[in-house]
Amino acid sequence: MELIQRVQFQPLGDARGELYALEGLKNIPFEIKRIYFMRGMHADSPRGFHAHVNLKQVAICVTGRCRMVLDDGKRRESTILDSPSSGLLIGNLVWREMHDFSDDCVLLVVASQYYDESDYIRDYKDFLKRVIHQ
Ligand code: T46
Repeated sequence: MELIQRVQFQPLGDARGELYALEGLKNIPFEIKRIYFMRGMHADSPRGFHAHVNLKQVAICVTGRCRMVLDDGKRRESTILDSPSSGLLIGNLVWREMHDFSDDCVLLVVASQYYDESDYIRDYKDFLKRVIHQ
């Protein structure tokens, strides 16, 4: 399976502007339990640096751009998010880092689980031990 998996959203806009619809188990490949977004990031303040035990997410840069790094313990790949019509599917047990935010970046994330700090793996060595033994 590819590490970088994209989810495409059909623009539904018209002359009045753009509209994108996200629907669980339709164009989002899981039931949506939580939605959050982040804004006001800085290019020199990367975020993430963790993996999740169970959580699956789709991240969409609705405005601006950022660079996402995904790492499954064997592969480490980078991709640019800069379009509201193309999200990034981030599976469980995938280390993620977010870098190089543009000043106008708004990153929307749809999640398969409610917030649960115990689902986070925040230490890279612990993450590697976990994926090697899965
Ligand atoms: C992820 C990447 C893409 C909550 O209380 N509820 C929430 O739903 C979230 C997402 C976060 N928080 C709290 C936990 C921390 O005290 O908000 C604070 C910032 O969260 P964190 O440092 O985890 O933020 P990021 O940007 O490093 O990671 C976030 C998500 O937490 C994470 O699941 O995959 O975005």
